[in-house]
Amino acid sequence: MDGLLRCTDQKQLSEWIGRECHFRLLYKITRDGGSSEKFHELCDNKGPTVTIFYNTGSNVYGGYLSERWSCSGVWATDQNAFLFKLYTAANWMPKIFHYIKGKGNNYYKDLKCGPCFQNLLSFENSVVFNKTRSCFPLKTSNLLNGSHFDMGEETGFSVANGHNNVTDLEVYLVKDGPFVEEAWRESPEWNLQACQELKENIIRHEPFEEANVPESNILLVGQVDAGKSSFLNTINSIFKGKISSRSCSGSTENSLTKSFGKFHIRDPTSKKRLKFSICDTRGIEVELSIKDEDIGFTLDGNLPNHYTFNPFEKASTKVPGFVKDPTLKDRMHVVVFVIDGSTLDVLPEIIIKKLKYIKALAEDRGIPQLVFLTKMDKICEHVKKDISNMFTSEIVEGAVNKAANIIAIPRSHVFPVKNYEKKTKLHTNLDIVALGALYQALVFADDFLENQCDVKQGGTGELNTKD
Ligand SMILES: Nc1nc2c(ncn2[C@@H]2O[C@H](COP(=O)(O)OP(=O)(O)OP(=O)(O)O)[C@@H](O)[C@H]2O)c(=O)[nH]1
Ligand SMILES: [Mg+2]
Repeated sequence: MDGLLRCTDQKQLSEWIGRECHFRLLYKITRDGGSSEKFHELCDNKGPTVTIFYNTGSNVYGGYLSERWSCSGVWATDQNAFLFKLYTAANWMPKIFHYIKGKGNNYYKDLKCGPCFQNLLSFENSVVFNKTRSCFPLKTSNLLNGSHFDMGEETGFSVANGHNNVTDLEVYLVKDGPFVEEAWRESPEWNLQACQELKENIIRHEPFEEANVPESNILLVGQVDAGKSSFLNTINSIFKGKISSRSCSGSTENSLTKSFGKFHIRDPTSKKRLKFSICDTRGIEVELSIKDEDIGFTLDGNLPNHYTFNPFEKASTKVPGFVKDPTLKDRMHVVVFVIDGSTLDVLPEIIIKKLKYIKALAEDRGIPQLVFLTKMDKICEHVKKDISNMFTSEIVEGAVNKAANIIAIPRSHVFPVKNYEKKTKLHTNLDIVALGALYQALVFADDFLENQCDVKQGGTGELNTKD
């Protein structure tokens, strides 16, 4: 699902529709164009739909149709149809407007019309984007006048400011149940053996041999409270065989983690360190954040372990233990953006900017990037109940797509996870998801190391000037 519909909106719509549903985007005016033929091509005969108008005043409203759209050229009655609003001036104010029984026809199905309710029209034939006003100016005749749907105290003005100039218009297919028919990503085997195999693969991991580095360095970065330290603790717990807490985690206004921490995990049998490190960092905040220069120092391996980030002053060569001439072993080999999946819709612009800045720095250095999308239990009840629903949950799929768009990273590089935060015992399925994400980070780190070796052998070591 790639639309603008948020998780909370989906929950609310499901409640109004009266059963648990998931939503699949069929038509989006900014993507598919404002042609009624295109709308019918994409939406006809599919099933129940919701149509959502996003107007230029940040008002969001629309209509639900339990019948199918078609081109039969007639007005018709859908007893279950309703209109609704979700936001007024960007404020969440959900309200349903029921069809007034016996009022007759309440929607129009015709090739010449976009989605059309009585009285919430969209467009006839075609509508083009008005560049000056940055909107699609849609029809306003009798806008939400309450003639067929009970508007209560509301009017076309209170719901839509009296205009229907939209920045987007989306139509979603309403599907029963919380799950997609087929997993949206290949699902792992959910059993102890699969978990054990993943663990063993990670225990056996050796960094790319020619690179001659003792371990692969994985850097965790992300907003405050995203679950960076919890991910590290989750991995440590899995290998320890019991819930542990090496890195402090918890909810605070400012970052709980203040310093750069290089953590090692031990082989549960030999007790030797596994050949990777997970590097925890201070969370990115709107006000107090890691200095841009310090992000560069972290990627390049200049910072000593336990260095306390100073949001007001960048690190310098005077910092005790500052690594002046870092080599490949000191540098970061993969960057993992840890993002709170439950706050994706409200991620402040300034945080997004900072994440993109970090991405650009990593790209400059040829360092691969991944996203670990945490707190999937908070956005999907079914994942909360059973982690094995992760790859069939439409809500999770939507969050993965959103995160991929925000960071501008391929979807396949985004891994939804759930950390240990409440459970007091280990859980195989949770382990499988976390270990799968970690394993991918190790594979990417190896890609980086291999590239570094190739560049070195090629002799034109732009990427390798620090070695
Ligand atoms: N429900 C749920 N809560 C989580 C999950 N991961 C982390 N948390 C909670 O989120 C809060 C923040 O987690 P931390 O691991 O401290 O986050 P952080 O990114 O290290 O935060 P800072 O160090 O402050 O930047 C804690 O209360 C965790 O228990 C998860 O997957 N699900
Ligand atoms: Mg932390």
